[in-house]
Amino acid sequence: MNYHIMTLFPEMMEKCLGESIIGRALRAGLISVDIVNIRDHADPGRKGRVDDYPFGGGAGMVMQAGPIDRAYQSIRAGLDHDPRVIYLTPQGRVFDQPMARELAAEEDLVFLCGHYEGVDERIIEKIVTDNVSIGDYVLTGGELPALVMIDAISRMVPGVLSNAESGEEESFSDGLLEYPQYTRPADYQGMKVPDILLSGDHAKVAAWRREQSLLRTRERRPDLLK
Ligand code: 6GU
Repeated sequence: MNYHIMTLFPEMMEKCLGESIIGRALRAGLISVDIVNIRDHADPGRKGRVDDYPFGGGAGMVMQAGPIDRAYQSIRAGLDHDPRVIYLTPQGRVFDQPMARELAAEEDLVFLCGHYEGVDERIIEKIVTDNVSIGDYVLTGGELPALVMIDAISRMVPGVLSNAESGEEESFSDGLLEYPQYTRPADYQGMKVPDILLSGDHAKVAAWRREQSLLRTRERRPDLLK
């Protein structure tokens, strides 16, 4: 899996991606990340500025099509196919686990992180294949949503998680929330671990966990049961 990220904040992306399981996957060569600073593709004479006033008036600035187009062409030139290009926007389809699984099968993914009030609509028409949102709230830019997506997609890439970390039993893999987990001590300030987990009866433990998953999902996320 090769990620290509177009952004105005390359250091933010580099820092976040170097840590934890994603950083380990990068160092192992299971994924790669190529960060393109849109500012490096500014119009000549604009001293690295890539935004301008909106036609028709209104508050805020709009990112120009040209710099984004050139940033994209610099990525496309290194590939032998047209990649999926994801524009992070609250106006997109809401990201979920099935989408993460689907995108994990791609060879290359391009992310366009917008800022200011948005980007010129014509570059979205020209290069974007998928408009994606991470939920119903408004963020200041597409960088955090891109990082959220890269995290969720990468853990679906074969080899990124060890067997012990593997997602099989986690929340959403079977459409249910995860059951509660406990570790030592068995008595924490008078709060005891459920007896069944100390019983050694694997069938009973499995049945209890399944029941807890169902109860928890009905209580917290009844929408998932429909
Ligand atoms: Cl993808 N971008 C922005 N700016 N805000 C968001 C979002 C994306 N998803 C939810 N809110």
